[in-house]
Amino acid sequence: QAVERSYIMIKPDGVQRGLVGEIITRFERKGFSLKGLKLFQAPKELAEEHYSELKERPFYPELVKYIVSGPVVCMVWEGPGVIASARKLIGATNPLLAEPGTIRGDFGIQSGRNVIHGSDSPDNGEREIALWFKEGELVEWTRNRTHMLAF
Ligand code: YYY
Ligand code: MG
Repeated sequence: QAVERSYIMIKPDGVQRGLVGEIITRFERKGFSLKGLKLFQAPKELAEEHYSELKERPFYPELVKYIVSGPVVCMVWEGPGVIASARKLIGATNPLLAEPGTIRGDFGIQSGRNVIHGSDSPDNGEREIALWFKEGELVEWTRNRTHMLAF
């Protein structure tokens, strides 16, 4: 599996509900490496750009309003296959359809308040990381994998 980076964001409902630690724990114990982390109040233009692929959808204005309604936690997680694996940890877009054991399956009931974002492809991951993080905000370090992985 290629080493990838995913942009993972705890949305304002996740922050307000006190799920930040719980969510970070799930990515950490899975074994991925945290390369960037910040609490951030997004400006409207950034939320619009982040979701620009959805701008024709009826829920787009509400979605943008929701993302800027309070602080978010912006993260970069790195590791082999992290894009698809993170989407599995997160669960389906509609939390009612998300499997128990996933973040959305465990903590949500509405698509419009689904707690967390995760990139859907390596290209989108890099696009989103460039949008949400400035040069110098990411830290280059290697997690010691000796006790977790066979390579
Ligand atoms: O990647 P993911 O977050 O699972 O779903 P997307 O199809 O990219 O939609 C982004 C975002 O839009 C979703 O997390 C919630 C919101 N949304 C919604 O409010 N109602 C829908 N019917 C579909 C998506
Ligand atoms: Mg998406």
